[in-house]
Amino acid sequence: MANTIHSTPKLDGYRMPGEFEEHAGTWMIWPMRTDTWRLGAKPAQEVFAKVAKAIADFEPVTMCVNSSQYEHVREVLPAHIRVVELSTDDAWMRDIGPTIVKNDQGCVRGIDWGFNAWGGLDGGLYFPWDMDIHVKQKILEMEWIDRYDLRGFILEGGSITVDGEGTLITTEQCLLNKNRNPSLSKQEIETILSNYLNVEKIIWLEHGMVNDETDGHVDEVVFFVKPGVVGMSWTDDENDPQYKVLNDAYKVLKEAHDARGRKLEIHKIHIPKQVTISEEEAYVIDRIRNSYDRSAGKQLATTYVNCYICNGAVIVPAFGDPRDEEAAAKIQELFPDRKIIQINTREIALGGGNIHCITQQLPKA
Ligand code: KQY
Repeated sequence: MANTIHSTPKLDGYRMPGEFEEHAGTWMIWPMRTDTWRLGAKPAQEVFAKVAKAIADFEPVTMCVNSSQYEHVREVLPAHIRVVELSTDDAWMRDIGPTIVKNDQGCVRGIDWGFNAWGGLDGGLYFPWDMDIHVKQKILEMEWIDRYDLRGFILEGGSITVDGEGTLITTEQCLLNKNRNPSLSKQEIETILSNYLNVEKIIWLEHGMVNDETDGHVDEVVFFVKPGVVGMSWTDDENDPQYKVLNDAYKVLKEAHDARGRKLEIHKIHIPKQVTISEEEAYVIDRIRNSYDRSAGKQLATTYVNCYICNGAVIVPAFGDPRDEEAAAKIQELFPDRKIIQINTREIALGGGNIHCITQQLPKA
């Protein structure tokens, strides 16, 4: 039976592993929301299927799907991808899936954080989000994983990144935003992160990328390659709107020491031209009151850093941009033992995220 534990992972000797540690599998959600995804979500579905198939060559993938599309998805995804019916409001598994923690004996437990669609009624991306909030518990029960109930604390998986050895990187723009946990101070938030993810060192960047609709998720800015080594979004163009935030982030990372006292080795990955929603694309996105404005001309934060590290591979976004190849080569250098698979993800970018945002790893028990 999957139990709810009334303690904290830190007290129980559990820590959040780095994404680069071994996985038991990956969870994803089939995109369907027509005010996020253009043309009834068909082009996005094709790209999500490519991502799922690419990951499934390396580790088991489970695709969650709302009931109305179950038969279709079971038909179009190969049999080795598990398809389960599970209701959601959209398809961002990074943010609505559970965070798994692990102990030295290799046992795993899950954290059921609160979720308010990236800001609730104060700048959130859609209303309601009542199906999304049950996803963590449903997945933990399906996997028979015991759960810590922290639904009173709003946290999205894309807003944190850890090295598995006590270091966490996040942004003040997101975690200290008054639309997440307004009654908590920075110190209180640090205490919760420390107790639940078992981290001793929190590196605070001030901002995430410009035009990031999540209030500055860190998974657009930086990821851990392994303890002590990070890859980060970068631009050399001082006139680029992303220059200041990325340069500021670089300065903080350059000065930082991790939980083990190491200086970080930082690898810059140049961003592509930012995706802008075209007239044709905007025309076929449903406009709905209370959902995020996706009209023509809107720019979306675009980076290769929102990639996904799975067993034996890294799944990396491409945009049909001259920088695509350079990014793949750079990420290959960072992960010499993993295969780099690049997939054109403009359709995911149009929804406001990328490959990292639509995946959630289940660390190996
Ligand atoms: O983890 C992420 N950065 C999620 C992006 C969610 C975007 C919602 N439209």
